[in-house]
Amino acid sequence: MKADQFQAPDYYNLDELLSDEHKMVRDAARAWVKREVSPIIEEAAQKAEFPKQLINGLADIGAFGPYIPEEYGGAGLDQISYGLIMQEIERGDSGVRSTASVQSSLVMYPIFKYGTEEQKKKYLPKLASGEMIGCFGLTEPDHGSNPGGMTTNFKDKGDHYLLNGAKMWISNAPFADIAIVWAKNEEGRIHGLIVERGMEGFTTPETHNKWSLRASATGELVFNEVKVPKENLMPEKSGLGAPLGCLDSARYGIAWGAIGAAMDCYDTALRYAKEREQFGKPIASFQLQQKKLAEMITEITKAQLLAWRLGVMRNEGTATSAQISMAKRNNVAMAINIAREARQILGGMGITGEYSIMRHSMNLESVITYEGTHDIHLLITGLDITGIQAFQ
Ligand code: TGC
Ligand code: FAD
Repeated sequence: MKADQFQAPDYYNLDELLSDEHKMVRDAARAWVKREVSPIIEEAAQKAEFPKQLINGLADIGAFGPYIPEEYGGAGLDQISYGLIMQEIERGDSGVRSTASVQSSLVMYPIFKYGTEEQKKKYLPKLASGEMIGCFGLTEPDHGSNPGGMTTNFKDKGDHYLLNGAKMWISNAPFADIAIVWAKNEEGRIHGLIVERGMEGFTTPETHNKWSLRASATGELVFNEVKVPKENLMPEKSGLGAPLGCLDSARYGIAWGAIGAAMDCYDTALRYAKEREQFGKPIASFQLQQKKLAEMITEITKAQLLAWRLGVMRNEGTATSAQISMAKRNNVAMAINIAREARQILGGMGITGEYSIMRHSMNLESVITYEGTHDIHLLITGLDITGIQAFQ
């Protein structure tokens, strides 16, 4: 793979909207990605292996629980810093960002928000340092967009719960130490349980043959009469709103992350277009290529503004779930379109692993599907503006 020459586009001087702390956090993540992720990520994706050697570095740049208070091992940062870290990691690879998103927003967040003090003390510091890795089990083989229909269930057996069922498409599952599992009790109410690797009857088979997110490990969670200690239930919130609340945080991070992938594709295509000559001129001198590049930077700039404004509202505590859906949907679609256009600018070279574009393009096929599909987020906006739900 070519040496990483990334230069971040900032067409509207958005750096002026960031504090010194935001820029410091962002620049540290950017430098780490250039140093540690770029040199190894193509090979990891080609081999379909999650690069575990990145775990300590992810912890060091604050990617595990950026906004979790320092008393629990988190970085105690604000929402814009969290977004900027996700942007920089996904500039390297969506799969590495997935690991950080899941750990922060889908594992640490529910323990922090819905867990007991004992659960917070037991798990959060180890998750923040990367000593422990977690995963999040909501999706099932027959319930993806409609998680409320889940059949995974647990029964009260006096001194423990008995968990049965299966989850599918779970990021980090094959090597996670703990799983946040959403399951129904005997009354059909959804609760979150912390299931630990090693509990009898709990297995995590890996999902193979993915053409997307190859540097992220994906697997199933299978529960066959698993005895879960009662103290592993997170008591502070139940119902579908509990997992969906975690998704709000993760979807927000993805709205920023997708910008990173788009910036990398744009930057690569711009450099290539200026260097590559055909018909005796750089291809950047042809109007058709300029149109592609001009539209890319316009869309990236709009996405940056959307994410920044959403970050301000997240910091104020005023961002709605529907506003988060709009940003996730818009920014991921923006990134996937830019990846396709950038790939064309590179001609045949665009399909090789010499450049990051094809990998980003394939990764974004997962990003546009997980955490709520492109269609589902449109329906969430539709519901918000009309008051009428069109899911069923
Ligand atoms: P609905 O009746 O609308 O809502 C049920 C309850 O949930 C509340 N709620 C929310 N709460 C917090 N945040 C949100 N975003 C919320 N959306 C809804 C709602 O108020 C209600 O509460 P209550 O108290 O009245 O019961 O639910 P529904 O069954 O009609 O479904 C709505 C729908 C389709 C929008 C929702 O289920 C949905 O978002 N589906 C998409 C599923 C999804 O996103 N799955 C993601 C799985 S995790 C994943 O992909 C991780 S990838 C990680 C990586 O690698 O980065
Ligand atoms: P389906 O729900 O079957 O949808 C299929 C199609 O139908 C989609 O186009 C969808 O938009 C459309 N559709 C569905 N319902 C409607 C409707 N009402 N109206 C109109 N169109 C509709 N899940 C987890 O819980 N944890 C994870 O860590 C996780 N990681 C993932 C990693 C990867 C690589 C992938 C690919 C997925 C991951 N997921 C995870 C699962 C992901 O969230 C689901 O794939 C996603 O929610 C969609 O569910 P589905 O695949 O079952 O598609």
